[in-house]
Amino acid sequence: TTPIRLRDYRPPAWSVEAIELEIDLGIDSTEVSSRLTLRNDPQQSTPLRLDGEGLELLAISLDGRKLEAHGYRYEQGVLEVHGAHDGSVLETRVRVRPAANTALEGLYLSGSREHGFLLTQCEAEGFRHISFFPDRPDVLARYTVTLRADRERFPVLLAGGNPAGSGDLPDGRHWARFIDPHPKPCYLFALVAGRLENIQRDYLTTDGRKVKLVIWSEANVIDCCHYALDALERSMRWDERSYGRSFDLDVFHVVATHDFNMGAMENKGLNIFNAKYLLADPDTSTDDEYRAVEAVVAHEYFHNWTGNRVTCRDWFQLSLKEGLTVFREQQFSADMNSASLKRIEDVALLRRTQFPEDAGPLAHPVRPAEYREINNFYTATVYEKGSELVRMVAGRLGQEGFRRGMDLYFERHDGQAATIEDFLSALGDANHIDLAAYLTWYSQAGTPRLHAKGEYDAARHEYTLSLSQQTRPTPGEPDKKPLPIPVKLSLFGRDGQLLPLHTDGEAQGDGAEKVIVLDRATQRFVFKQVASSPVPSLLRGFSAPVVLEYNYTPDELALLLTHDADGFNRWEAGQQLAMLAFDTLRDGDDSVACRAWCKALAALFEQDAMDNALLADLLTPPGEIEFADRQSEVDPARIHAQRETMQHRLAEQIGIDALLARYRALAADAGEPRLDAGSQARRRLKRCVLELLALIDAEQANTLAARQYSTASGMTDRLAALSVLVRRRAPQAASALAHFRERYADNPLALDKWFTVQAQVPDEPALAVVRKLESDPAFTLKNPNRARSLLGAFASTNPSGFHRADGAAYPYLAERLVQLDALNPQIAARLATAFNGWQRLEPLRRHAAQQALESLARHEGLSPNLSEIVGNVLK
Ligand code: HT7
Ligand code: ZN
Repeated sequence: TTPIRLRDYRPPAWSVEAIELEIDLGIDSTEVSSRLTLRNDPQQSTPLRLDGEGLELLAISLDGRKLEAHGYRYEQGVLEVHGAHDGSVLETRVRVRPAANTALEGLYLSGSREHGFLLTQCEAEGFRHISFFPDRPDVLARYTVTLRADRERFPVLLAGGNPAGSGDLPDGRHWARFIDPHPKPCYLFALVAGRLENIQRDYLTTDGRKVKLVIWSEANVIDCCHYALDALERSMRWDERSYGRSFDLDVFHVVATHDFNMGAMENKGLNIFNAKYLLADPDTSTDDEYRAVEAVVAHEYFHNWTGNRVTCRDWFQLSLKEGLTVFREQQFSADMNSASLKRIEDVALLRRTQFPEDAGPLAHPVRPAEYREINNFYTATVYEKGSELVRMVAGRLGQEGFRRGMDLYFERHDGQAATIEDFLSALGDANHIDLAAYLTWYSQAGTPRLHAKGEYDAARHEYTLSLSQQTRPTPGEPDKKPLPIPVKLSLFGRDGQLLPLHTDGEAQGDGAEKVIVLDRATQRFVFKQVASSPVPSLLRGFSAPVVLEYNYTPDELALLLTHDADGFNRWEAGQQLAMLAFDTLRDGDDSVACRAWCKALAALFEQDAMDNALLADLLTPPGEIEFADRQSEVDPARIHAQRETMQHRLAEQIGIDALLARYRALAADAGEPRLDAGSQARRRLKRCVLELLALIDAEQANTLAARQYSTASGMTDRLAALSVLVRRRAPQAASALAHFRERYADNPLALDKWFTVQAQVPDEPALAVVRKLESDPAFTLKNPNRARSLLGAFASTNPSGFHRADGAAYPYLAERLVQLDALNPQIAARLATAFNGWQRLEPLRRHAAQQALESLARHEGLSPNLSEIVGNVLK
């Protein structure tokens, strides 16, 4: 296939003013009648072409006249119609087959034939699997949707928009109509039909609109939807307060499904969620999952303005809505919970998922220049790095300036399909600043390295910071341009006190913290009246998505870890010190850096004033993927062992007695699991302490973990205990696993965790464990969550297990990918990204991975999705 290129963009020759859909729903066969009122751009004289994939065409007419065979042609996903003109009305009737749709794109069945329900997923190009349409985001139409179905089997009929009537039909059927007053692209169309329960609440917007908020799920889990409903209300209030944006329909539906390719979908007025991100209940959800539910509910809701009211001109602009919406969610979550913990979590995610993407053959810019399969571009780069770019610009403008810019963006582009240039222009124009330099961040792949060097002139009391930047080549981009890199910084005296900052140049800040912007290859910044040789705290709050290279001594990092007032940079100093410790750890021996890391953390462990959650984060060294990212030849087993050695040293430094005492103190707080920040923080630290204890006193830790497992009042403690037992291969693991399996036999989300916790057992045993679990009756490749819970957890989150020395996991995964691809290409392609980074593996593993990939690439009939990923990964 030839790629689609950004530079080839042309406005649509044909657009649709209004679409009327009449849909007769059935599980095996659904008939979709559509009536399109067409608009033609007089400048373009191309024939009318509409997208349609796998549609069985039953009838077609133009301007009221049935079309003969020569009047149209339907081939290879395109319906070409002759004789249409501006204002023409095209009517088509097609049949689609929901129950046979295993790709979960278009109209499909969730759950069983007997009890399941029908739903749609249209982003990015699913609508063409439902009806003929110009399936591109810059064609915005008004939707009138009428659904018809058997009342007994499909008592609930939903589509996006305001309700516009419903009633009975002969033969036990019924109908419901919805009109959406806001023109929208077809990727935001949605319907749901089946037996569903709901909880609801009235909401009054600040501009006086009464909105009904309704959450729908299957009956057995409807009680698990209350947390999401609260989160939705919090999100709505927050968007009103922070951005002045309120909801714009009379009803807002949210539906949970267990069969979903991604996390959730922001369909206008009818959000659809993977149940994993909607249902929350202390018995089955961990604290992390509660926070994820709140974050995803917010994210989808925020799309109503950033994505729906202002949508994307084309899919190259995907980050316009995704990066911006991730950023808005991050702001919201920071306001609702702890801001520094949220920042730590997000930066850790960026480093774990996006940095490896940027460093390997799948590297692509936040706004790619070309793609083959758009579904492969819902990546950490578009989402997470995209959010970092918005954060940099927002930081540059300041809170009020950013709000002014966003107001102008909405004012200019409401109801339009916009571009990233439009976004930057609005933000810049509102503040009389030219932000064009930031466009390079959108068009250039790769993580810049920011090299920093400080020099102190004791005679002049001057501190000179020399900064330089360099971005390594990425596939197809050998030469990189310098980028504007905002560096937020403070200086610390050797006694741990913040020093006031004095510069000549322009900088923002409050005296002790400033932002300097490196916008050339190299630049020097001079700070005056610096009383003594300082320790710089650089890139505070992670002010730019770069890798900082500064030759800190272990003592300097320990100083920042102990004294930095910026919670994020405090953690970051600990991470950098851990990296240094890792790099300098010798077999069987520790190093100055490792001792400094252990000592500083042990001292913080003793401090009463230390926040429990931050302490837990500080005690957690960078993950195996992050360590691997820094190495030119990767041996995942060695990384795993070495990281564990560091944790072992840390546990020894803190000491068994202190760990036990802390564990007991934290465990004393049993009873009903409470969700307040303090309770969550205690559980988080308790898990961490138990994991450290397990390294130096396995027997005692296993006994405590087994007791914690059986007495836990919520999933956070239960799963933490189970994980310790399984990972340490404790004798008590088998009975706990059997108990969990039985207790949650009917709960798919809990059962997913049972698969995952076992798929994450480190090292050689993992593959056999995974193979065995495949024969569990609850395992199926047909359900994305289940496939991810086992195969995804194994291949993407268990480096020492997946990259076993004999390379046996590579052909195993390749074989599963072929099977999965036949069912669901999107999921297969995503799981295949686990091979990213294979080129940097040590030679034996590298060779085995290459063989597996090459044989996969030779396999006949791979989907475009999977073959694109395999082809790119091999490059
Ligand atoms: N905007 C949504 C993207 C999405 C999606 C994309 C491809 C295939 C299936 C999908 N389901 C949802 C999710 C979001 O970012 O909010
Ligand atoms: Zn999104």
